[in-house]
Amino acid sequence: MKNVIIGTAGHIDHGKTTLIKALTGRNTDRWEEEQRRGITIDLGFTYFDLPSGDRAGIIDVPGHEKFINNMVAGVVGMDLVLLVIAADEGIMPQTREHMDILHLLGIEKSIVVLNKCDLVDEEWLELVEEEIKEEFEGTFLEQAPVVKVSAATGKGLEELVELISHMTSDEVVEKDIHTIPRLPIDRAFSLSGFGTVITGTLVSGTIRKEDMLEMYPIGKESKIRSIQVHGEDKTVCYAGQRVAINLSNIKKREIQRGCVLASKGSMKTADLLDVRLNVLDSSMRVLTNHTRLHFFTGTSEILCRAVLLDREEIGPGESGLVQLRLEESIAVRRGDKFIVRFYSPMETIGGGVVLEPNPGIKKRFREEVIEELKRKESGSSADVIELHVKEHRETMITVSELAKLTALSAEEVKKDVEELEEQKKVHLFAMRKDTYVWHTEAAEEAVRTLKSALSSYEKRYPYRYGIKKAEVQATYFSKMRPNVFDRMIEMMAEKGWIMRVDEFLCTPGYNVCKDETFKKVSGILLDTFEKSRFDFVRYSEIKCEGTPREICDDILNILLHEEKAVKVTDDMYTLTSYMEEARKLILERLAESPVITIAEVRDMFSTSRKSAKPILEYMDSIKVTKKTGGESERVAY
Ligand SMILES: Nc1nc2c(ncn2[C@@H]2O[C@H](COP(=O)(O)OP(=O)(O)O)[C@@H](O)[C@H]2O)c(=O)[nH]1
Ligand SMILES: [Mg+2]
Repeated sequence: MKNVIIGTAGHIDHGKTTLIKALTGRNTDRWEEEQRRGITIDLGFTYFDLPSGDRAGIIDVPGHEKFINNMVAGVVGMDLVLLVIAADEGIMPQTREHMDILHLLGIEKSIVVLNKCDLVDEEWLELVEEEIKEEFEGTFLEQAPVVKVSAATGKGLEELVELISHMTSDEVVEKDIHTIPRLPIDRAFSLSGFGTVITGTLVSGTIRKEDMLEMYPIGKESKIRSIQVHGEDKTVCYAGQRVAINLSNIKKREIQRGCVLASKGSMKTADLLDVRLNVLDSSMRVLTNHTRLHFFTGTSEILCRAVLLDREEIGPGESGLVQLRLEESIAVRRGDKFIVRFYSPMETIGGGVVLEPNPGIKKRFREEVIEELKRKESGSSADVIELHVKEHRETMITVSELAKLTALSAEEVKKDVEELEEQKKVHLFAMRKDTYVWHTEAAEEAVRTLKSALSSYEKRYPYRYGIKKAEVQATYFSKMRPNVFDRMIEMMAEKGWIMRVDEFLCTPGYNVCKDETFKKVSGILLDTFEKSRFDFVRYSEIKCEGTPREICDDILNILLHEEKAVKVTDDMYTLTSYMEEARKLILERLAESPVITIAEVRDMFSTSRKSAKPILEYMDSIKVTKKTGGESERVAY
């Protein structure tokens, strides 16, 4: 089944509401004032059963220029437009304005309904048809079929229904039900006993009753009590349907036309938008920098100022890159279409498409800014995602954050980042909860920085294994989360860009220096350790004439690392083999008697108490012995 929305457009009194009533039997003028004055003020909604059995949603819009904002809100989600022109009056100002709005919002599949044919004769009708043909030449309506009807007498309606059913089945392209759901709200009311009900056209995605939704831009979570499509209860609704949703935990007064219902956490609100703005050929005005405008998108209307990024001004028929500074925040998506009207007097001057829904503030006439926006304009979603990834070089960015920024589903973003990974444009780090994405250029730059830091460190400290990993993070990657940093280091080591030796990082192939100094100092140290046996010498008292202490420390560290020496306690070191020997002897002793004392150890190793105590403490630390309570006694661990 295809879900289609049919809408009306056209000048006031040309018979839109009458036509819908003639087609559906239902009156879309709901309000007392509308009925009394005989004009449509707000949007009217009903449905229409097509011969195929499918039920199309109908949106009837007002044609009065005073209610243009309602008309614009009603256009959202329309798949097929009935542009109604009364044969007795022909094309009128709002016929043209509605055409402009439909065109700017990209809603172009239309049928021209020449109504009130009962009021005119053949000759007049021909003249009007000629006028229409001329007027539509070169516009999106050039190829639109024209049907002559009378909503009052019913003449021609059969042919119109046939055309509608043909166009909805063969020409209307279905909306994407797989991306994130977005429902721009056109009505909100409260029903006693039910609470808050909102209605709108689901313009994309799918909403299920159990879904957790969020009301944008107010950021309030909302749960669903019930869903209705054309008056019937449903558990799920799809893009292209007119839906009414009964929400819990949200009050009617918190919501207004213009709010958007979408999945929780799926979008980001912004009060800046980067856009391509086209000024209508017919505009009487030139758009200058900082002009105050009414901005319409979806069902919302917000005041804003236009900062012209690449031009001094935008005249009729011209277009430019513009940053809109909004007076309220909004949640939109790249590719969303919009309309702008002058602040006063209100007249439509143009519209365009959102290029970046979450930009930073931009300055005018910056080449790199203009370049970036042009890439966002012509690029695929993967190109745009790549730009976002590039911007987050210091922290990396997660797939879910990218999804929010672009208002795409996580699946869509995943597909794009995997494609980027295949093209070697990004690196992916799959973590437990989310995947982090890093731009290849950022990685290359980080490797360059890191390598040069490492090699200068290696020159400066030739007897060290490298820079400590924790120090590298603190100095060069402080904005990265530690677990992400670890994964990144792992990747760099795997690729052979850097080397990791325990907790040290160094350049690939690097070895600690084993030159004459090393030989001399390590010789002295090992010799001293050997000679003193279990009567340990304090390291600080060992003399290495002519070698700075710092270097001796580093060389001692190498001996420890290579397990030639061990640290017994602060400032006491000895040969690894001695401590191994001590371990064996102590274990043997403990096998014979349950307790061993410091005094016994002192005698066993013919040493002093000063060294015996550290031996036992060392044995405690390697879990050979443990204290029983007394300071000088140990049992087996
Ligand atoms: N004679 C005639 N009158 C019509 C026809 N369609 C609408 N009307 C009348 O035109 C007036 C305006 O119609 P309405 O549907 O409210 O126009 P809307 O403003 O476009 O919605 C009403 O008085 C209708 O009865 C038609 O086909 N023939
Ligand atoms: Mg009407």
